This record gives sequence, C-alpha cells and structure tokens, in this order.
Amino acid sequence: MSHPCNQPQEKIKAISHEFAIAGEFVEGEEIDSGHINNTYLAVYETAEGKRSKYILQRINEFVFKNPLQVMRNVEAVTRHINWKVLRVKKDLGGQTLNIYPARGGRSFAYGEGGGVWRCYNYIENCHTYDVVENSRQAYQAAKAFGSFQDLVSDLPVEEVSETIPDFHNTPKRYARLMEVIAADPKGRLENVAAEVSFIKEREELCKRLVDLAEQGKLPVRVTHNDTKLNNVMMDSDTDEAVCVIDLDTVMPGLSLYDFGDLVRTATSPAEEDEKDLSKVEMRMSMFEALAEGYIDGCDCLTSLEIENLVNGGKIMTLEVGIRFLTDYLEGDTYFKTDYDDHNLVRSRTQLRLLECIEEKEEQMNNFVSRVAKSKH
Ligand code: GN1
Ligand code: MG
Repeated sequence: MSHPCNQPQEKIKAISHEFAIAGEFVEGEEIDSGHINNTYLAVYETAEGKRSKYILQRINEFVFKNPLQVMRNVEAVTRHINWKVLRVKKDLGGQTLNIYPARGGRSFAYGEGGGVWRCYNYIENCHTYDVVENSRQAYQAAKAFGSFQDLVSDLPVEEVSETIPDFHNTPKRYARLMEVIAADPKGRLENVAAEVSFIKEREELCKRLVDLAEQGKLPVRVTHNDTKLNNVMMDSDTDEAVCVIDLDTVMPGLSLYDFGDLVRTATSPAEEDEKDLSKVEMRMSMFEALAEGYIDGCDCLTSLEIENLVNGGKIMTLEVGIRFLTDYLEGDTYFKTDYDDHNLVRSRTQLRLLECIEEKEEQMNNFVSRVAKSKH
C-alpha cells in the first residue's frame, strides 16, 4: 500500500496518463483555483530532458450536471478562438487555452469513480490577481475579456449549450433566495435580516437586463459568464493580460454579465471575502480603466449595451450577493468554503460594494457616455 502523502501524486499521475502528453511524469500538485473545480498541475519530462507543465481539472458534477456538454462548449470556443487568432491575427494577449486530447482522441477522460477530466496547456510565466492593484491591471483584464467577446461574436449562439440553466437569470436567483428564506433549512435566517431587506428593496433592479433581453433589445451572445479578475492570466514581468481562462461557463448570455463581473471583482481594493466592510470601495479610476479596456477590446457592442454597462456592474454584484446568501442559508452546498460563515461574509462584501456603486452611479454613467462618444 502507498503512503497517504503519495496518493495525490499517484492520482495526478494516473489521470495525466490518460492524455496525449509527451514524456514521463515527474511530479504533480493540487493548485488553488476558484470555488468550483479541483485543479492540479502535472510536470512531465521528455527523453531529451525538456520539462513541461500541464493543467488537469476534474469538472464538478454537482455544479455542471452535464460535463460532456461543458466540454463540447469548451471545444467549440477554443477551436473558434484559435482559428481566429491564426486567421485574423487578433488575440487575447498572446496565448489561448488548448485542450490536450485524451487517448482515443476525445477532449476528456474518465477518472476514478467516473469523473470527467480534461487537460489544458499551462500558461508560462503568468499569474492571476484576486484584488486589483492598479488601473493598468484593470484595463488589461477588461480588454482581454472585451477581445474574448469580440473573437466569439461570430460564433453562432446555437453552437454552445446552456450548461447551467438560467445561470445569470437574476430574477430567478432572487426567487430562489425567497424560497430558501421561506424554508430556512439550516435555521440561519435570524442572522441575515439586514441583508434580506437590502436585497428585497432591489427586486426591480434584478429584472432590468433580463427584461431588455426578452424584449429583444439586448443581443444574446456567446459569453464567458465568469469574468472575475482572477480568470485572466497576467504576464509576470509586464502585467499584460495574456490569456482568459475558466471557460466552463461559456454559454449564451449578455455581454453585460461579463462586463458586470469585472466591475464586481476589479474595482474594490478588498478581497471578495473581506470581513471589514469599511475596506470595500468602488474606485472610479478602476471603473474608468475597465470601461475603456472593455470598449477598446470589443468593437461589436451596441449603444444600448454601452448605456447599460453600469447596470451590468450593479446587477452582477447583486446577483452574486444573492447567490452567496442563498448558499449560506442552504448550508454551503455550492461554493467551497473555509469556515462556517464564509458565504455570509462573501455576500455582505458584495452588498456593500453594490451600495458603493450606487453612490457613484451617476459619475460612472457620465464617464461611460464620454468614452462612448469619443470612440464613435
Ligand atoms: C464561481 O469557479 P469560480 O470561482 O471562477 C462561480 C461564479 C461566481 C464566482 C464567485 C460555475 O467561480 O459564477 O461568480 O464563483 N462559478 C460557477 O466568486 O458557479
Ligand atoms: Mg475561476
């Protein structure tokens, strides 16, 4: 029997062996990335002594009920982007994600217990930020996600499936929270009266984008849907955006969800789970860099999309606040947590940020109109 410490190594070795990787396995480790999937790094060495790194991920089947559908979306998007980068010579900043095929040519392999795994190239000399440090980083991240939107703007929406139904349907997220409040399955409701009334006052806001989309006023596009700042790899020497990662939630959506999640994650100097709410802030300089970057990266935005950029920021921040609170009340079954109140802390940070955005809303909208005018 193997020593327990070697088990992750053996697990990583066994699963990486299922993919078309040249050379011999040297070592592996688990890496911290996101609240959903388990991610590992594997190092391989060829006969000539060249070492290369690979990313292995097990798709979380509780969150993604149909992992093969997720893989079909990822295949469609990576194929399209890589083709565009070759043909049009426009890229996201230098690198793109590539899927290493599994034995037999599929894009995924089954691991222990039937789990679905995939293998990506490792993006060299890069790192991610959980908190934005300067407006250059904000600009770079937004431009990368704007370019992503632009690159997939001619990929027909029908070619990607909705892998998590109503993922960004904010009114449905609101309705689900109301159900959980009514049931209060874990007896945690007494701790969240202030958060619940804050959210209830904003029921109308939840509907704003979905209504415009239903009326056909906002285009449904292929979107990324998880555009957190830490889903952009930045060059470790130059801080330039190099590659957009985490393509699992690519599906039909609104560009404003993508811009909105950048506002949520790249304007405040506080972490997503900061306990001291006085540290939460919506910094105008960061917002300005995001708006400039997104508009510079994406030529296809309509004027109504541009007019709603600030609404995107407000709604995504509210939506994620609702989702964290729902998960807290349900007993933390969705997002990975490190301690008992983690989801509550995260929710409070989002709601505080929304308040900060509301305070500066007019200024933010004025800035967007000025940028829009200067570019058209
Ligand atoms: C999750 O996997 P990760 O950490 O990039 C979540 C997003 C949330 C985010 C909040 C599939 O993203 O929707 O906005 O946490 N992903 C999924 O930090 O639910
Ligand atoms: Mg992620």
